[in-house]
Amino acid sequence: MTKDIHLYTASTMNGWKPVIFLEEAEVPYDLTHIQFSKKEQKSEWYMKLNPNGRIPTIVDHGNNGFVVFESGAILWYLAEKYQRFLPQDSDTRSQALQWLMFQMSGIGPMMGQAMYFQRIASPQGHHDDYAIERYVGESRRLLEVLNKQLIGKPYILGADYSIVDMAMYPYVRSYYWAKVSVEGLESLQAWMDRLDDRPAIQRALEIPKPFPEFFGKGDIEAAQAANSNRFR
Ligand SMILES: N[C@@H](CCC(=O)N[C@@H](CS)C(=O)NCC(=O)O)C(=O)O
Repeated sequence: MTKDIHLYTASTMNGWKPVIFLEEAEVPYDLTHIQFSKKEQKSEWYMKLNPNGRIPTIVDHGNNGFVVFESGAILWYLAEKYQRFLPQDSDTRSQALQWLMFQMSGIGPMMGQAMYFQRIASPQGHHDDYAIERYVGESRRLLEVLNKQLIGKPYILGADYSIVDMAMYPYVRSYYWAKVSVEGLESLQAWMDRLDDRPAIQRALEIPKPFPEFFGKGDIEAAQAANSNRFR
């Protein structure tokens, strides 16, 4: 029987977000691993689903094949569909949207560029100290904002784990890959440890395939070379 949700994704910071939700909610889903090495994300069939030619995307066969792209919008859609991990009262829901926007427009792009200039551009001979300083500095500033929000709270919105934590975790947890320091950000580090301990998160990080190098483990040099080649 066809499952409601078909997820198109890869093992990247944005790609893991819906996997984390689906594993946490224990929702059955089908998955297609989009192969960047074959440029599947730019293929005609895929770009009919995601006009941006990037992962992730979901198709909801339980809702007439409705398509959702953009990882933050996917998390919101899934939270509403399954009534999980999103506060019900309107003020806290607004706070969820605020922090989700902060992730999507701040943490994601800044840490993404910090990674890009150091892990992709630099090994290809385009080293740019100014860009690196700019993106690493801005990423650190944003992590400090998040650290402040987490003081005295187990999760970003307070007592309850939510889609905001799911959106934030893959990028923040990849601070090593982005070469952004988390020194002194104790509340942020405690939050990372708390999320590391969640079995669903541990399962999700192996789907579609493990990428331990993002978390400072494994053969970093080989991973950097492979990653840089994927974007040539
Ligand atoms: N804002 C988008 C960004 C998606 C995105 O940048 N995806 C990356 C992986 S993290 C991708 O598909 N890269 C492949 C490419 O650039 O061709 C989202 O959050 O869904």
